Amino acid sequence: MKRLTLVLAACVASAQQHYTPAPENLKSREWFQDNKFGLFIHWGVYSVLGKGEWVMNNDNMTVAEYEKLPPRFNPTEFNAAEWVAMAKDAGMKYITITSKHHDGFAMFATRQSDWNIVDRTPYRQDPLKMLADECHRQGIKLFFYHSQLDWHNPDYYPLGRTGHASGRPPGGDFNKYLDYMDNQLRELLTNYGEIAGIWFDGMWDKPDANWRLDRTYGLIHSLQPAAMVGSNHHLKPFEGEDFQMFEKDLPGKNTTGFSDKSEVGALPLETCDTINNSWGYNSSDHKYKSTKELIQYVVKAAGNNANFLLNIGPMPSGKVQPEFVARLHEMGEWMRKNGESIYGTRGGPVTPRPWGVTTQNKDKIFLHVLDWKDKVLALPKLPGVRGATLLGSGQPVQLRKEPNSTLILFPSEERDPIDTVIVFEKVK
Ligand code: FHN
Repeated sequence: MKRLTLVLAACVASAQQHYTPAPENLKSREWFQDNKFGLFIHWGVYSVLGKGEWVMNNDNMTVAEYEKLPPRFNPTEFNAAEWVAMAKDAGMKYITITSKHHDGFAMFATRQSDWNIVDRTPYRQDPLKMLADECHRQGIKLFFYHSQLDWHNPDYYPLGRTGHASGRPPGGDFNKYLDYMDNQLRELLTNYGEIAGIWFDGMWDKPDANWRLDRTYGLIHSLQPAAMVGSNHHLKPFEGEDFQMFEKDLPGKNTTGFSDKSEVGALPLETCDTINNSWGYNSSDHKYKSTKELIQYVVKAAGNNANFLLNIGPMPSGKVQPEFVARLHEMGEWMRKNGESIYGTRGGPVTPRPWGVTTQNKDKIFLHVLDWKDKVLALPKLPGVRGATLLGSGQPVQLRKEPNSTLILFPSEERDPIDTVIVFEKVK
């Protein structure tokens, strides 16, 4: 594995000139960090089987078998305005949707191959066009998730770690595959208006391949300089990337094994996770996180200076299952009351603790007490602040300033079961 990472890093490093983000890209990064909360959408023909987005690989389906799915995919109940309104109601400021996942199926109108929703399904429409128009209309930014890994394209060759049951003939041309990918990215960054960024995934399938990242990242930045490039390669960010994501972990943590080789870089950060345990629609996965867990996840991410990208896997009809809709709405109710302590903030000044986190903007520090039973909570000394009140009610909170710490004295009745947010005014 060490050799693999070194080879990958060497391949990439050798290929890359120094990247200077355009001024509008730096503005996008600011916007991204201020807006904190997004909706991740894994949607594709795999939803027909209701076994998640890895069904082709997990069930060892050949390309021929998998090609029987699109004729069964007809999402007549898909309503872009409804999806965007649901995200806005949850307090989310952007959407990241799968334009193509590992099955190679394009959820948009592409001229590069007929392996797409318009040419191969009875639906014959482009949901990404409808979603892009609706996002622009409702003021929500749109990112496209795009899989570099492709289990369908014969030029994705030599195979990597996955997709060995696809039955594709050997001997494809990988550079031809990368041309194909770049051409689809050109379509996504040309035909859908302003796109906030590209969320790459799948490089980990062929870690020692020459992915020509310079060319691909350069193409994106030339077509839309403000667009942010991120890649879920689980390693330290590469030149040309504008944000860094962590899957199912807060930055720097590694509970899932994905991030053992990762390092928290200096780029804007984002953590992504599922509401149940599946990215794509999975009819038998009912392991839903509670609304409390999900709200605390947004707060912990913000306290770790990261965004939170929360996933849904819509059904093949185009409808979103009620367990997801309910939790998103309840999160929105909390964000409407407490959003000031999240949007426009950065993590700190107190680093994340077992009892909670802090966030701050230029005028205030927000203490998020997520899990604390005692009557007194000792904080490191907080210089340059005055007074403490409860967010919302403005009720004063008792403080006792000790030589090296600040004690918060808050009786139980003042606590909130999800997050007791205490506000300190910064002394100007
Ligand atoms: O294999 C994918 C998976 O299907 C899903 O897209 C997640 C989302 O972050 N990323 C990969 C697993 O690391």
